Amino acid sequence: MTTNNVDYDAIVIGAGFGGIYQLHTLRDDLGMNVRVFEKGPGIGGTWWWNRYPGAMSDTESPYYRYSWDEEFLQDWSWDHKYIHQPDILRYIDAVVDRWDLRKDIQLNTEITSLIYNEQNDTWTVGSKNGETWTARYVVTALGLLAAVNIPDIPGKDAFQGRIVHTAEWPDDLDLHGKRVGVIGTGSTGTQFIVAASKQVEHLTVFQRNPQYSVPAGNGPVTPEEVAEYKTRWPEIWNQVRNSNVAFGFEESAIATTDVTPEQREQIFEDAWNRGNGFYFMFGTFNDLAVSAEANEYAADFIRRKIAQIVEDPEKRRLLTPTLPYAKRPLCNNNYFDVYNQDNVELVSVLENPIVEITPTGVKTADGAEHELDVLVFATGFDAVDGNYRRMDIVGRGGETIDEHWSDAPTSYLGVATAGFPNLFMILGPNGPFTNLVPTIEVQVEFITELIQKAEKDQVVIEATQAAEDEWTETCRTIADFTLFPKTDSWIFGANIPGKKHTVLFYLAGLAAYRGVLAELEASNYKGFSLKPALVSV
Ligand code: FAD
Ligand code: NA7
Repeated sequence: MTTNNVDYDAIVIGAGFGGIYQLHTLRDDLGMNVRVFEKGPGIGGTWWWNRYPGAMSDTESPYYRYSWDEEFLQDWSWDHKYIHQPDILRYIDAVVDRWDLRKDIQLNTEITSLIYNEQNDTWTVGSKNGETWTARYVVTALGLLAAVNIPDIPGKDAFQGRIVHTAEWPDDLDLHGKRVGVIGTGSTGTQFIVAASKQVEHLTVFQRNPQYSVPAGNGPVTPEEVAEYKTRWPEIWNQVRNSNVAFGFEESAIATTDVTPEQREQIFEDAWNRGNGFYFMFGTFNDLAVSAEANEYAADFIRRKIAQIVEDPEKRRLLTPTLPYAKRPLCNNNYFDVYNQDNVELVSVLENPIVEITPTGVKTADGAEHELDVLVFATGFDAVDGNYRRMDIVGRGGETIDEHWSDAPTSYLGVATAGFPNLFMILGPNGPFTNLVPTIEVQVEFITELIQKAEKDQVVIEATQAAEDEWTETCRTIADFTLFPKTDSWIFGANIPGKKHTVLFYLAGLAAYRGVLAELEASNYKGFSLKPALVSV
């Protein structure tokens, strides 16, 4: 056995919520020598990149934060029901400073290759700048909604105005008084549309599928309400971790058919007035995501709200969804009201496709040219595996991640994949579909435990192919039990042309996921092979 000579014990890639907490646990709890590499010029991940007008979490403020720093839970406050992007960034920066993490995070460093060295069980990590480093462990915290998707529309390069993706929003772009076009009406697009409609001279919305959106119920909170939360943190986090979607509310235990039609209507109405998309889908009834009949009750309720709000009959028709209510639930204050403003125009690209981008605007199939100063792509992300595919990742036997995932991206528990020893993923394929910070915490803590075990027992940890296959099958079976596969969205990779419609999430929730992890810990990590390390550490 030789002594292992590496640059770092562990390398973490990405400085969002995931990478930051992973740095803390490995460095401060396990005493390891850790380096984080981040391609962007700032810390914060999603919240560093997404600076578009209206950018905010749609997880309510008390639950969109770390729970591991109990003292800081008491110190850090909020003033609105939801946290806006600048405040999330301020919060993340404060955590980083509080724990002196900044000195171990290297910015402006895009990692382009991860190569496994079988002769000494180490990883060589290479950057776009041509530097390389070695480490025994690599943790990827690349973000599941971070690889930008820009559709290939002819003429894009000829546009003489500004073209931006919402996740690459430049600080110097002011929309006041401008003619702005936006492609996309997902969570981002709808947030942007509400905010931009108040700034621009004219907004043209290019909508593909109409959306079900419910009010967010955003607004100021009082210091008394905040103080009340702070007295209940242990109870609150206990509830979050033991719930399904981890959004801080009790999921409903009743079915749509357990109540009378009048009661059902009242429950939807109360949820509409309360606000929040996940609450509307999971806090009202327990069968909206699994029963077509129940789903139609909710869809019909939202359609009737759209009919009441939108005055123009043609806009109303175009905004009314007919597919099941089975994408990531959206919420927004006054989304549909925006279409009553004279400066907001709606173009359905399903009925009237975009033909090309011209130097001065966007041309649609009906021959109209929509003149624009700014064109905004709110077209989402190559979700989950997108950032993995953009790197050269080479595991045992020279197998690349693209080869390993040639059918579809898979993993064991969303954190490890067979053939890639000592490589751990935060929010990898087939992890829980929840409010994400609580899931990130659970995965970071699990990865930390695995690394601690590897260090203590001098072993190399790798998911077995059998465990990965079984987990994939479990995720597929659960997904098929729901209505989510019935619509095309990033949850199944169905938003990217040519990408296979496949299961990408464990849809049984955080509580069940934690149960699976607890069983593993009790069974000496069943599903992982723990091979003696070739070199001492
Ligand atoms: P990220 O925050 O995405 O960070 C990943 C980092 O990795 C990025 O900074 C990226 O630059 C870096 N990176 C990637 N590849 C490389 C590379 N090759 N080399 C170096 N660095 C690399 N989730 C919720 O739960 N609730 C919400 O309300 C919510 N709202 C959202 C709103 C928007 C607009 C978006 C885009 C996402 C939202 N999300 C929300 C999801 C959000 O991404 C997660 O909650 C969380 O921020 C993910 O943290 P992360 O650290 O895993 O990834
Ligand atoms: P989403 O949810 O993937 O939304 C992207 C939107 O862009 C959606 O409305 C798409 O239409 C639309 N889109 C994508 N490609 C095209 C093309 N080629 N033409 C026209 N329209 C297009 O991304 P978001 O950023 O909004 O949200 C992602 C997650 O980040 C979100 O759930 C939050 O967690 C934060 P579609 O509706 O699919 O027909």
